[in-house]
Amino acid sequence: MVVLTKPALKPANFYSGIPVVDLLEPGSAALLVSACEELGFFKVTNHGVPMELIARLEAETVKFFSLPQHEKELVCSANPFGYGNRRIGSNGDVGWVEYLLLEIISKPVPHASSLAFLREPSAKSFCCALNEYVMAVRRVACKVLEKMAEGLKIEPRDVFSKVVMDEESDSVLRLNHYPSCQGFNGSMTGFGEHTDPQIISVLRSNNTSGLEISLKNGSWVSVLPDQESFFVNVGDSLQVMTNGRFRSVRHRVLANGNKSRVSMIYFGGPPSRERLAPLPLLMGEGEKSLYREFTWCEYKTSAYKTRLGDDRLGQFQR
Ligand code: GA4
Repeated sequence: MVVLTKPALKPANFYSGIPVVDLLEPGSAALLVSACEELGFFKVTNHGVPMELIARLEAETVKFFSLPQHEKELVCSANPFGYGNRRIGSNGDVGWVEYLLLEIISKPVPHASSLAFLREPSAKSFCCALNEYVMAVRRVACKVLEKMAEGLKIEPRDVFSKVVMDEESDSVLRLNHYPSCQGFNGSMTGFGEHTDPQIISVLRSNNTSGLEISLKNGSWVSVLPDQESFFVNVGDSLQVMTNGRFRSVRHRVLANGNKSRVSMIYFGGPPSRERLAPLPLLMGEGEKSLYREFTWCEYKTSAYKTRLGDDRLGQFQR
């Protein structure tokens, strides 16, 4: 399966306009709001997740993807959860990527769905790293969402975070491995352009370039990797809750010619029954709601029928 795309931007063309939000900096809430309005994307530092934990999960992930193909395929194939290779979703999208997509179960404590398929002793250390990571990254998502409310000057401060922290929140962890595409003429699409459906996505990758985001003017720019920080995307659900004030950013990944890329992404989503609509608190006088109310379940059902690059919010627009 060949997934060719136009030549990538030269690595030197990293975009210098990505806002850096220091979570320990008291004045960072306003910066975070402008980042969500302008790009729908920013970098988070001083996030409080120990590097040791991040490195441990990365090592377990690399170990998993290094298993022989037939062993990886013993894991149920992604539909949507499980191990996937090249195929993304079920409507014909492909990418130069293999991945594990894991459902996050909240009770008794937040953890990624069982990796019972792995043989001991790897299963245990992988599961421990996954579960500790899920708890830590969920806290980062929660802090960021609270800062968003603070920056928007709305109360209660947990107006966004409570949706993601809900016991029934529909959240997902994705571990991606983009093999290097050395030897291919041109660059390969690792993961085609799309927006994320959820509220917030918190991404961490190894030190390999490839992630690109689309600016308001439609141009694509490369993100300089930073393995010690997290990158945050606004998702479609947050764009709806803010009546389009925050931008759900289109992004994509190009496979790297020299190095393989490993990323781990937490997608914080609402509970199935959650009704999504612009928050009245955020609507200015006379401002019209851009979206009709819908449930996350309704949105997800329709999202899974779409192709990756489709505009999934169009049908909910007024
Ligand atoms: C994009 C964001 C997340 O990776 C994801 C993806 C999901 C999948 O891989 O199963 C989807 C895609 C994502 C949006 C449209 C549908 C569903 C593939 C696809 C074509 C896990 C998610 O939640 O939505």
